[in-house]
Amino acid sequence: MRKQHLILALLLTTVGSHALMQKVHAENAPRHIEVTAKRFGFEPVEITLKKGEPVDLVLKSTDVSHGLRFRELNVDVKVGKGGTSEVHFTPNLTGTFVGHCSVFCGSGHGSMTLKLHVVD
Ligand SMILES: [Cu+2]
Repeated sequence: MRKQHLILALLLTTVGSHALMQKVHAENAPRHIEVTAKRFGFEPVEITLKKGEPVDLVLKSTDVSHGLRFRELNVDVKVGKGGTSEVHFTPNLTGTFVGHCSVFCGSGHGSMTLKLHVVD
């Protein structure tokens, strides 16, 4: 009887600490954002991030090579034909920034933009 109680207590402790670890992990984990690039646009066309919150941005291309650059935030990520790239950054400025494709990809290259809002 006593042994069963001990096992139950141990089990509850293990489950409880596991749940706590998951919560801590979720709070510290970077925000995951996926952006798809294709001639001649990004999807989504607009994203909103929090100042000071780390971001893990995944850029995927469904056709040719592309890039995504936010000059003011020192972010520039390039992705190969049909590939996936990742960039980690923490926006340290608030405002609205326009990201541009940073790899020439054809006639509509100049119109490939993504609007990024960084809020407090
Ligand atoms: Cu381009």
